[in-house]
Amino acid sequence: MNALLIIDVQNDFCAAGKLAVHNGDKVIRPINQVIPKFEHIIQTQDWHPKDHLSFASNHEGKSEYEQIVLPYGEQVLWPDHCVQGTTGADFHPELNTLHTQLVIRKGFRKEIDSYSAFFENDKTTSTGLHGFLSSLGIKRLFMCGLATDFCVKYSALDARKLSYDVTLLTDAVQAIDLNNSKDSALAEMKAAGVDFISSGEIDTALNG
Ligand code: VGL
Ligand code: ZN
Repeated sequence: MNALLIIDVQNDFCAAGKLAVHNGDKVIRPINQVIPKFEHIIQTQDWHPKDHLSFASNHEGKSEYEQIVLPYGEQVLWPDHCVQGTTGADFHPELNTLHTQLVIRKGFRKEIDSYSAFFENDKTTSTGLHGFLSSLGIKRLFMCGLATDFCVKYSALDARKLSYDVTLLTDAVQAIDLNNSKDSALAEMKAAGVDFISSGEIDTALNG
């Protein structure tokens, strides 16, 4: 069984958002085009409290995009984004969310960030997604959304570790690209056995 996993297509990662990903809005059209091909659609939603430790504003003397070390490892400090209950945290209004079966919220614990749809950044706290997918017999995931080099990458790598087949829709993702992180993300995903197709190849990928 296949599922489409749509990562963080939220206003704050799109044009004029607080952490706007360059060309972030461009993922919406290909995502909407593949949605009718799937029986199971799952979305993630970055969902931070105002005092979240991934926000530079909560660390005196630190700047946005600086890296710090936390008990669970390295953490990039971001502009405030996807604050719970704000418009910035809403899904982009042009994304078709009608057929979404499950929304996994992540990053809602003040003291831990969560890039991956499966595990928070301590690599042990589960979001519950693996249990959900397993109980439905879903073994193959098509991934799309924002951002290629953070939440998409971490989700794809965790999915491979959990032995899912993973296919990235290359025209339905966009990257933040800090210090060449886009190219290294694509290389890491490739090395982990992630397949890459464009959304136009979805029928062949699904029907062989
Ligand atoms: C993301 C940085 C911070 C993402 C979320 O969705 O890729 N990136 N929070
Ligand atoms: Zn975030």
